[in-house]
Amino acid sequence: MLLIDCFRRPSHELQARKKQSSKELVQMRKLYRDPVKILLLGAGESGKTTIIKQMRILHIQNSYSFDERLEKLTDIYENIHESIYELVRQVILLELEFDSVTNQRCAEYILRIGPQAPWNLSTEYVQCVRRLWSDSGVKRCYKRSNEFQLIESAKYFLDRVEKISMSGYIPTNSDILNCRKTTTGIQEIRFNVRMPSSLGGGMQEFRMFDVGGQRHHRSKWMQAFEGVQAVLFLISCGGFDQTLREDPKQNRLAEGFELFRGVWHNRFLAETGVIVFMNKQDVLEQKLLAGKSIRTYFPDYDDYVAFADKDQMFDELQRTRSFIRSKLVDITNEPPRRTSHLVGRKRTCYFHFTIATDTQNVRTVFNDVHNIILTKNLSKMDLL
Ligand SMILES: Nc1nc2c(ncn2[C@@H]2O[C@H](COP(=O)(O)OP(=O)(O)O)[C@@H](O)[C@H]2O)c(=O)[nH]1
Ligand SMILES: [Mg+2]
Repeated sequence: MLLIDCFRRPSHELQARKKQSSKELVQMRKLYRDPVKILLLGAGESGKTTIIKQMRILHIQNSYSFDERLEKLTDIYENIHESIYELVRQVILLELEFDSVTNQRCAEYILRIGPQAPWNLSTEYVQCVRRLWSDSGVKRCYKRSNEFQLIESAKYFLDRVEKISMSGYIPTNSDILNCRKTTTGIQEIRFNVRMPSSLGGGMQEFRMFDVGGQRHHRSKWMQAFEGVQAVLFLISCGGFDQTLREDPKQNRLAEGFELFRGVWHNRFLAETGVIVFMNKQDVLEQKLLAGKSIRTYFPDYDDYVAFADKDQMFDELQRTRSFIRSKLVDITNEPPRRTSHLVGRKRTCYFHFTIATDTQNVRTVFNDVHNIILTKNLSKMDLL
């Protein structure tokens, strides 16, 4: 009898543990059924819409149909025209000169069209754009494009104007990713991702929101998004030498830091995981290769370099990247402002260096992002 009891007790424990783990399993399944919501935040032109497009390319079959691609041609023409129109205007404003009278005439032709893009790219138009894009005055002007507002995709599309103007041209994924169009309203994308077996396998639904153009109402939107699992904050590292479109006195990167401060300390997002994409690494690299330095705009860079851990930094690019990250890390270490809701709580912020227009780069980074969000979710429910 005693012997039986001896065996019985552990079997009860076993039963209890089994019950507990099946409860956990139910919880886990429920968790997996619940979509993971991600909110994209960041200054204008930091890359939020590009990330939404990448999710579509990576996770949705036949991401852009033939008709949708054709429709993108209008936006691409607008990007081409906006770029060349602004460059020509700035050559004149900066008192630079065109190489020849013919190029001068081409410039006048572009200006006569006005800021609105033409419906189609005529041979005459394409020839003019090509002439101007290889003009040394326009080239000098392009090098100074941080002094005025030029869209990021200017070089991408001006390099390809002839190809794009050919009849029957279908925009590629790369064209779609590089094409800039201001977001209006809230954009949402839903997609399913196969989870690694370490996270229980199966499929997980994600929903990603881009509140885009609603800059002035951002704090209101944040309230509406209380309860999202993660904020993906984008900051354009390539914007260190540029000013804001809406405020020519404000540095773009500095604005990014300010916005990040607001997000990190926002009480509606106190429970939300924060992942930062330090975006436009390719633009940052090109600018440094062209001889620009972040110290011109952020004089504290020199102090940082003097005191920083040199083992991690072999060149100017790494030093600059590391400096930008340190500024963001400093913000996460600042004491909370008005309210005490965060006092004593340890929050982790995750950082990634990204190129949002590069699908391969985004694919790799997102594997990490999914792991961070789901691991964090599971640990919140004491499942890990
Ligand atoms: N070269 C480069 N361009 C980028 C990168 N991320 C975004 N862009 C471009 O920057 C412009 C603004 O991006 P967008 O996603 O519209 O920014 P949003 O205002 O935050 O939605 C677009 O022309 C994008 O193609 C990047 O990492 N590198
Ligand atoms: Mg956008």
